[in-house]
Amino acid sequence: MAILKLYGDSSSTSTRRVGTVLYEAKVPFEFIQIDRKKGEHKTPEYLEKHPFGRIPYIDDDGFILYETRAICRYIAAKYPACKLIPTDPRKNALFEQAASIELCNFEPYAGAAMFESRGKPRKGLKTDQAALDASLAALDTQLDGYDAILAKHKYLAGDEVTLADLFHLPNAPILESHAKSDIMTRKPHVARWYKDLLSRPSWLAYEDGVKTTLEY
Ligand SMILES: N[C@@H](CCC(=O)N[C@@H](CS)C(=O)NCC(=O)O)C(=O)O
Repeated sequence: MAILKLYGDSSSTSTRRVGTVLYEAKVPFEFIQIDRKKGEHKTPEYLEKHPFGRIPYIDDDGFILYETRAICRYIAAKYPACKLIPTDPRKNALFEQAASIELCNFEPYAGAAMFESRGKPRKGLKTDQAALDASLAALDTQLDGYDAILAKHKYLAGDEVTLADLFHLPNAPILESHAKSDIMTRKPHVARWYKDLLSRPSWLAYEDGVKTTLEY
């Protein structure tokens, strides 16, 4: 069976989300760098694999998959020993609830703040400070809900880490590094959870970028 291939940009947050989960599940993989400056993700060949021209996607022995959360779910399902998706119906429902929280209550606001503070400057555009502040204020309100959940258990879906927690990892640090916000460490339970996630070997492994990993 061919080794799994991850096509992405080693420094991109989306690619790191997948790299982190591959590492958690101890899946050997080859990393193939896509040069976005050269538009390699917009070529007809690339669009065959990923019709939206985004990174990353995986090729698992001919099985092509894009959208990072779907990729991570596939990896967790294929390698169940990683226990990143609970199988017990109630635990699984709590996992799905937590995964929806990330997608609906975190990503829209964090994504908007990232766009203002990192995306725009990278494109030579000026950050709209008012828009950035509004996104961070909205996210801060959402994080009150997180703090209430995390006061009751260690992770979002219970006392075991799941994909729902890991999904936050690549974007949250950008709020500090680029948006210059302490939003992730203001509330005690959010701060404890966030620091715990940041210390995971799977996250630290790709601090300098995602790379081919054949052994764990
Ligand atoms: N929802 C998508 C988002 C993927 C995404 O937006 N990737 C960014 C890089 S982090 C990208 O490809 N941007 C397009 C570009 O740079 O032209 C996923 O989770 O896979």
